[in-house]
Amino acid sequence: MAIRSIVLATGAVLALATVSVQAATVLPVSYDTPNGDGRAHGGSYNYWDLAYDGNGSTTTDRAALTGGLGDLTDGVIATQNWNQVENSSGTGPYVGWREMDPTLTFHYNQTVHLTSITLYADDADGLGAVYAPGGLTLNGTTYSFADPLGLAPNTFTVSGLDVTAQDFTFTINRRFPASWTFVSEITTTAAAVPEPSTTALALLGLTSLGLGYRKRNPKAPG
Ligand SMILES: [Ca+2]
Ligand SMILES: [Ca+2]
Ligand SMILES: [Ca+2]
Repeated sequence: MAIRSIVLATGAVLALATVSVQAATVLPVSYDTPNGDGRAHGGSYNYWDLAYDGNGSTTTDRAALTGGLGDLTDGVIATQNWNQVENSSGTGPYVGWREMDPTLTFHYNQTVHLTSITLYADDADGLGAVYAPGGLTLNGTTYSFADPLGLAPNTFTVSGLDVTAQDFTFTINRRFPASWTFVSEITTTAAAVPEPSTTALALLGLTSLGLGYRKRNPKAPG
């Protein structure tokens, strides 16, 4: 009887874990980024994250933007080169950085399992010194991007990631020391993982069952 109970309890825990793993992809609740550059850094226009709704000045080059969402997650993906869609008022879809490798942090409202990151970036092949991003660095590992043929905006994906956390910090690396990097959207695939407290409670329940079994059955192994 006791063994049957333990088996049933184990089955319940496995079922719980399966349901959690299959949870839908979750979206970040905010991201932190240095604002894009513009005329203050020699740009023709201002390539700011003007849609950003968190803390920090969206009209100041490289200002620390924290706790909000903006151009990089609004679903608007540029399909034309930067010079076709950017402007002086800074309302264009891209965020552009000159001769720097911006480090961003994506925040989620719970622990998630991150499996991929995709950048939607301009690949202007040097038009205005804008090049496709050179790579992405996450947790000390750098993933390099090939320069796609032609100069249309493109996607740059790092897949096969296996990282579990609530916040992910990564750096977008420029292609050449003198490059501008222009990004209009960043997407991640991340699945919710079981809450540690839920798992702990389930394990605690199993342990209690096991102890009870041994008490009632002194000859049980272990
Ligand atoms: Ca966007
Ligand atoms: Ca912008
Ligand atoms: Ca290219």
